[in-house]
Amino acid sequence: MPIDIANLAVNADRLWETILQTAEIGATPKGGINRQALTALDGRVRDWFAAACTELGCGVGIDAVGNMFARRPGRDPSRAPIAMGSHLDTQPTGGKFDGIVGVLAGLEVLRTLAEAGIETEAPIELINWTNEEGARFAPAMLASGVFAGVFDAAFAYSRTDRDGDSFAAALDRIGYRGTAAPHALAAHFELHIEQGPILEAEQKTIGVVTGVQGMRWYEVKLVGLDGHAGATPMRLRRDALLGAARMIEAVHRIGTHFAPDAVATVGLIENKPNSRNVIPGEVFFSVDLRHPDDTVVTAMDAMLQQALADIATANHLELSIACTWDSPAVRFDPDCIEAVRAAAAAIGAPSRDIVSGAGHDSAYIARVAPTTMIFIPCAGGLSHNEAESATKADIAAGAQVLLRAVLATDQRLAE
Ligand code: HGY
Ligand code: MN
Ligand code: MN
Repeated sequence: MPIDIANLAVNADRLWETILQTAEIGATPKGGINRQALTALDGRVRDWFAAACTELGCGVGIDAVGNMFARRPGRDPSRAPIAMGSHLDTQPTGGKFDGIVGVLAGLEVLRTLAEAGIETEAPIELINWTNEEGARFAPAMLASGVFAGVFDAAFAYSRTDRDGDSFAAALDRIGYRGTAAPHALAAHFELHIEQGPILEAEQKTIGVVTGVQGMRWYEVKLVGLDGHAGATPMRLRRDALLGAARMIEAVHRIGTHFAPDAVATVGLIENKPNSRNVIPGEVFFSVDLRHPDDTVVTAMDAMLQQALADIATANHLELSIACTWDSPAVRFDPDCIEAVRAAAAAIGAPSRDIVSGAGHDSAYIARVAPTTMIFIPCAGGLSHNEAESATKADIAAGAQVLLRAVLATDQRLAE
């Protein structure tokens, strides 16, 4: 019997309260969240998440890299589940909504289905993907990448943070190394804030996400010579931080050269010995290059390699540069995209198609399941910032679209 979707509505207040409640786990004084992957705080929100899903009658499976799968049974257990996924880990100065909206809106969908006594044909699965941010353990989207076969678990286990702590040790410390086997997904929907300015500027409530841009991460190490800041003449110096400064300027130049669609960022830098009166002898920094067209990302790569080599030579520095992550541009599934577009129209939410500038777990899951995303605006397009914010109304609209897209997909696949 078809489900009467028209009269099903998520509870906006309950969803908003749940977001505020879990934001306490890792809350920062400036109103953000610092809940980095596999820390004790991540462990606490995972425990909360597992309990909330178990309370709804879901079985919670955990795989070898800590991905959490809360499965709500459907009429036909032989069908692959229709999934809603995102992430609960945050940046060091993250906001209350990045990733969290997608997981908690999925929980609200499960709560709404339970209250209405709705039985779907296929199981519905709510997923918390481990280490989406890549802030502590690079690369980003590491565990959804393992699920999609892009990386193996051993690679994930070997990743270390800047203090030398390994993914494996941190995962075991919070008790989230599980045994759930990889499994098929009939579809994967991810609700997420846009993290950019477009929807707000165009007064659109819903972004119908058609894909994700291509992105590459690099790690650069420069070696010069520590020296006395007072006694070493300028002409004799091998100043690694000066070289890094010139390279950072070059990275910015590459991004603006391919603007408006390209972006280029140096976000992490370590300077040694980092002492006021010592010429820096060693610098480590990251580079993040992105563009919707992979051929342009490759052109940016070539410009980067050449610029950094020229600057290292001119400043008498040893240079090592490693590409540590290469996530090609992704196009999402047309049927899933159409389910989102129709759901937005059905609730009267103004929408527009959009390509994601940010990386998301869906970029990898799209390799193994029909996948798409739903965007909602965030104030000023601000994200990866403690002031990140979204409205209760937009979050509820996004959750309503998620609910409808999941149920419409369940009915489409059952026919
Ligand atoms: O880097 C990204 O785009 C994502 O937020 N991890
Ligand atoms: Mn995110
Ligand atoms: Mn993020």
